[in-house]
Amino acid sequence: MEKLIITAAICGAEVTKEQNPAVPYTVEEIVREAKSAYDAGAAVVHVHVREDDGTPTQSKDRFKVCMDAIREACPDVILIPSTGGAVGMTAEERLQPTELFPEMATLDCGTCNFGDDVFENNMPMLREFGKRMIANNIKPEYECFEMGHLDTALMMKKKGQLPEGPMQFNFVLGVPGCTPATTENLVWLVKSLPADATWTATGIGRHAYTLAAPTIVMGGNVRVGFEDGLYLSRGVLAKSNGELVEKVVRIANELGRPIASPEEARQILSLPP
Ligand code: KMH
Ligand code: ZN
Repeated sequence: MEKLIITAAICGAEVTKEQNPAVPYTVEEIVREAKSAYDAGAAVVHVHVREDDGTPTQSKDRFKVCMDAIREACPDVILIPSTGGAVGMTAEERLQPTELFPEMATLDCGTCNFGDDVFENNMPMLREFGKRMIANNIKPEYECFEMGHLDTALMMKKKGQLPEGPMQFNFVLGVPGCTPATTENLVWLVKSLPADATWTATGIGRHAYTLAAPTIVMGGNVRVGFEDGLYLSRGVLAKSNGELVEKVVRIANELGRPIASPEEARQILSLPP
């Protein structure tokens, strides 16, 4: 089994300081959270950015400033900027970070309910996102909230609408209105993957660690972070993303799965060194 890649989704677009004062908005706060996760063992940081007042933005300039500052603090970390942005943003708005030519970026693989909202990712949008990732030589992380999203990505790959090479999936389970975060659902998804694919699982809210444990045993990778959950355990707010990552490291240690460094993660993900 490969070493465990831990991704920290440090910020997200929906969570606020009112819910947890450690949620980062400013560049300094975003760097602080990235560094805490990196120091705790995260090889990958999934990046969303905010205006200083907390408003989610996909501004290319804001992404550049934040990603440059994270790289300065965590030199070899793998950054996966979001092209999902926040619900209601246009495709063009969401695609801005791809113009910074990151080594990876998220690609959301279908429309779904998202709490009270609808997160729109229709087929013309998906083809446009795929085309941009091919043109800019970006390896997508395919975000799948539903089984149909996985099927869509596999179908697009077959048609040459997505970049070549092994695919990296992130199964985000437990979003209200989408596939529940059960081990059974995770197994069902993983069984449908191509042999050369890599995968990560993200359990939303209280499911973070009940999904992390089977993922570690099954050979997948784990994502945690404020984007997905604000609590370290029931009723206990996490003081940092680092605390959430440390908990994954503790579970992995107990289960005997070593943690991948960024360099090892690049190898596992078939990224250039
Ligand atoms: N904020 C969600 C609506 C991604 O980063 O690609 C979408 C999201 C997915 O966070
Ligand atoms: Zn995201």
